Amino acid sequence: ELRYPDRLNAAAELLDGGEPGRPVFRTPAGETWTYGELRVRVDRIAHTLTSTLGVVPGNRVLLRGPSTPLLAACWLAVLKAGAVAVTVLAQQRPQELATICELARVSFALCDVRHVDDLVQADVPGLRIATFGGDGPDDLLGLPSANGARGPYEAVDTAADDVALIAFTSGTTGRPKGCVHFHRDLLAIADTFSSHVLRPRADDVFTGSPPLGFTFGLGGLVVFPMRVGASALLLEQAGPKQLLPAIAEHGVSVLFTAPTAYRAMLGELSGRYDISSLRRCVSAGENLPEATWRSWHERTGLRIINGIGATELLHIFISAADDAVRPGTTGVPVPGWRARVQDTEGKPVPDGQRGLLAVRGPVGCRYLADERQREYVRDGWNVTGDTYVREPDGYFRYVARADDMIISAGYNIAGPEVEEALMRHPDVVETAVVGRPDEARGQVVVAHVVVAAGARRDGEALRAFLKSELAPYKCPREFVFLDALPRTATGKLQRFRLRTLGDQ
Ligand code: 3SK
Repeated sequence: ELRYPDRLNAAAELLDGGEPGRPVFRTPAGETWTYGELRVRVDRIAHTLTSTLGVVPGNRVLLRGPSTPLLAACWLAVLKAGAVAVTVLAQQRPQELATICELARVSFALCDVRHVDDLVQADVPGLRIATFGGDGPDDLLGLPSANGARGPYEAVDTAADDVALIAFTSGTTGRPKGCVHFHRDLLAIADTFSSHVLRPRADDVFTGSPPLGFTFGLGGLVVFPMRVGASALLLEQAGPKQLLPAIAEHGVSVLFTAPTAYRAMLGELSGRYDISSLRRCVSAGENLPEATWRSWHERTGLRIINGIGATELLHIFISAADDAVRPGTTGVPVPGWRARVQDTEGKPVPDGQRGLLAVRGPVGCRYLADERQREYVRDGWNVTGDTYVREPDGYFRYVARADDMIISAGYNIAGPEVEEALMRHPDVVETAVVGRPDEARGQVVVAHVVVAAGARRDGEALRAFLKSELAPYKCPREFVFLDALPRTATGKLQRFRLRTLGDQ
């Protein structure tokens, strides 16, 4: 069991993680910040927050911008000052920002100067906005400290269970929910998944595609490297096209990204980039098809560390690395976490049977004033909304999101199983299989498919291929060819949009 002192400031702990002269953040433009430089900048921002802007412990401070060292420094400064960071994505629109500010009762915002217009348009009553990344006298780093306070800033003596972060999730549908996390939670994700599964070293260079406004990115690119004194290359543009050159140029050793990016990178590898520095590849955000795991392993020799995480639980809680990896499964509970598969009444189901994934560990779901808390936390177990099977050897196999099961003519069909089969076809780049309402059968299986450039959009050929891969009742009735699948700003597939495609 993890034990932390009663008084704990996560930012102070993380800033203490590295030698002053060692790099902590890099950018593709060649900027490098050392731990020493980061500390100076964080302290300067923390002084400005408290003495000039009037932030006091417990105030909620919105943070908005692409993944840059300055955004990370602002996040650390907010925590160091005992305030609460409310993280959002740079892509979020004024109405979404207004809702989040209202729900979280945000009173201050630190915003990348390039993204301030949307925040101003959100027109949040009483919100005090300071920008960073500009060079004017009113920029956060240019603002004079009101009482001349300079030099080291003493971290506010927060309790381990004081709130440090409110991270918003709207899942792939729905109203946003604020997930409340404590100072100790931020260290717990590093001291469970990172230290036991990822096992990073101080000389590692991390990079990846999830933005810092998503806890997948905040953990993978700030908390985990800083906990061991390592560094991270922060990318503002982090599509598959940017990742490969970034790995090659900066000697990246630890990569965090999603299954789609691994698939896209496979198409770009072709010996053009030297990625021999890579030693850890993490995939999360959605289900990793076994075919993608195998192709990546064949081409690079690297075994992807698959994982399932959630904003509610901050980071990854089931995973496996190295020889413990079993392709096609997510893995086993991360040390410190327990997991089981249960029915809708909360009763565990036998191994080999489908049910709802339930987990408990050092971090729990705490929605900010939201009645959906009662659905997510039942009898102390966090019920994530995923359907899983626990195999007799203890490995957890993903089936589908619980609300994504397709029921057709009395058969239960898991969309991801059909997707896995389609992914084995050489022309298929991406696919999403959903149920569409049907009078006769309840639902019919519809496959949405993105094919490789130059490949034919041939539904009959795919149907013939699937005949040898799947039982007939699982085979899609219809194939819809798309240029790209609809995704959220964090890269998650929006199945609900596919279900209603063609209804408008
Ligand atoms: O939401 C997710 O899929 C996720 C995955 C890994 C870590 C954190 C999160 C939120």
